[in-house]
Amino acid sequence: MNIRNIAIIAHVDHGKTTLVDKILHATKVFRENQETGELIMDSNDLERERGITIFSKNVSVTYKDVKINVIDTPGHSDFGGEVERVLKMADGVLLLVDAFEGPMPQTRFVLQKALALGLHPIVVINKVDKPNCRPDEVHDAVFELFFNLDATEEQLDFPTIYGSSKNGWMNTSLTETDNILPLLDAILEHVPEPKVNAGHSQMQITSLDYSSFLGRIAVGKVARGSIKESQQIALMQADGSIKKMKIKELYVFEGMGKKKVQEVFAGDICAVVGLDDFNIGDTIADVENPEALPVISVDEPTMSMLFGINNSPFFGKEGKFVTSRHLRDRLMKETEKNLALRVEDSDSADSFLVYGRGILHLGILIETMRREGFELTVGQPQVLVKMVDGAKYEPYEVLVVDVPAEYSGKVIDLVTQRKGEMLVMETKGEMQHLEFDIPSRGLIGLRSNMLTNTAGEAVMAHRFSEYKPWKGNIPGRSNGVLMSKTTEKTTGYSIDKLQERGRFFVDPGEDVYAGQIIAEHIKPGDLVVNATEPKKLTNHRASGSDDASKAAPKILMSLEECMEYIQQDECIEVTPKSIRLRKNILNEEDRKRASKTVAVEA
Ligand SMILES: Nc1nc2c(ncn2[C@@H]2O[C@H](COP(=O)(O)OP(=O)(O)OP(=O)(O)O)[C@@H](O)[C@H]2O)c(=O)[nH]1
Ligand SMILES: [Mg+2]
Repeated sequence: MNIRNIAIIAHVDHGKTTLVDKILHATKVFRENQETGELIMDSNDLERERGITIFSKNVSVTYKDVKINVIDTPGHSDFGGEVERVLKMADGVLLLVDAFEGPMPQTRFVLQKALALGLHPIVVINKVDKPNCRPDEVHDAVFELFFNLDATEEQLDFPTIYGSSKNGWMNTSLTETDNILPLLDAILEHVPEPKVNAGHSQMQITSLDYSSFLGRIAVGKVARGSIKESQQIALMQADGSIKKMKIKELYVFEGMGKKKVQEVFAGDICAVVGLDDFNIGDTIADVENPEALPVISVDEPTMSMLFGINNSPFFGKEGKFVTSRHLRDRLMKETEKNLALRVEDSDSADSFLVYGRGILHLGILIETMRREGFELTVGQPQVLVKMVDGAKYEPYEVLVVDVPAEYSGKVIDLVTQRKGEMLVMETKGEMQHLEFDIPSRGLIGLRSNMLTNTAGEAVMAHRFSEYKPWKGNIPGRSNGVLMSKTTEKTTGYSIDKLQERGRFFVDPGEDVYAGQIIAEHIKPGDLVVNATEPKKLTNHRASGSDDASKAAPKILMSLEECMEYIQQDECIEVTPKSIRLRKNILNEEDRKRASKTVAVEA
């Protein structure tokens, strides 16, 4: 059968998953009238809640008798390594670009990877339904990006499709249609058929699927020959070792699911069940004539966090899995399928150093664990520094901010304070487009500050660029915090009295413990406060009146906001029901002593 393998790549939110949904609909993967709802492709709970794709996914459709394997990829920069790997299964890519935003940092990254693999992208200028969109300008900017990334003459001659995945149309011009068939036709016309090599079996594992029934499933494109059910194969690993094993079951992708087959031929994407201890990058090869494909490098982590057991006074109240044994086993299990994650023992038996690709990557793991019933404590995220020729180097990123012109001064101030340097400033529609070079450290906590300072109007994106010399001290959070003095229920009476001191993270009537962070101080410096005083009873009957109603509603921060908020001496208590901020050292006296020691050492 005739096959096309394409990956859909883009910056986060530019509309990849919406387009894949429309492709599924256009090719009638669903029965007529079948209820499907929106974004069926983002099938994981967290993906649905956040409206982002976390795992890349394969689907397969048939159009004009051609089988099109489509790979939807995540656009967030923490998952860039995954995109790079799955591109190995593709013979063509659709590069989606938002008709208003134009190319963004991740557009550059994914395009660079696709060009380097010799792929010929089809450019899709999406979201042309947006008011104030600038499809022609964006087309020029995309061309310029290809050019700057050293695209070949043929790559520069890319076909362009315009449309709105949301409204379900695509066309070779800006003229609106009522379907996406022009895009499917462009795929048949411009994406080459997979190169099919005859010979002994060869397939590189480029991605991983997981099923609670079948365990780990190896996914990749058959590069040569074919792979058969029950075949004896040689699994060739990065360290040079070769293991003999048998393939249990074979699947190809069909619609949104998989179809069991006896044999998969070169050029098709297949899923293999029954391989033990395989890694991404391993080659499945013929037992008699094993030949490995070049090793795939897995991305290095750029950030670490200390994961520990929950040792707050509220330990064990809300979760099922609370011991260091539980924590260790769970983290180790995660490394089997979460490729960019690394776990190391720390000096304490109760905590582990977890290395990942960024706040979102680690945040998703923590969120998943709390939903499974874990309680844990996580510390401030640290960027990974490297020593190069005896000098300290740290990761830098390109930061792009689009903001209404009136706020651009504030944004520049904010980024400069954090050691960012401006590279580009230009007008984009009614927005100012700013680009900076900034140490990754400077980005931690920047988002919430940026939003408060721009009335929520700033759109920011960043992407790792390179390791460069350490940029010196970057100021942390400027405000101090208020900590609870007591372990009790907060009262409306106390919180009301403290309203001028800080903005609260807890409501009246919530259980708090000594050393828990319950509010942001309006000034620098930390303060221990009593938020649990009952109202003094007087002879008058007014005592029962409700002070709670006077307190401003508490500030709710997401897990990732908390991760960006805490400082070195603070941590986050995570349980299935709560996220609490606290000091590492809960006891006031001990904390004072420890901070004096630190001051002497500094
Ligand atoms: N106006 C408009 N909005 C769109 C269009 N396509 C997608 N969107 C919206 O853009 C948002 C992001 O769409 P997704 O399809 O989830 O984007 P994505 O590229 O898959 O995002 P990630 O997987 O997180 O990288 C959603 O709110 C969509 O409804 C479009 O053509 N026009
Ligand atoms: Mg998506």
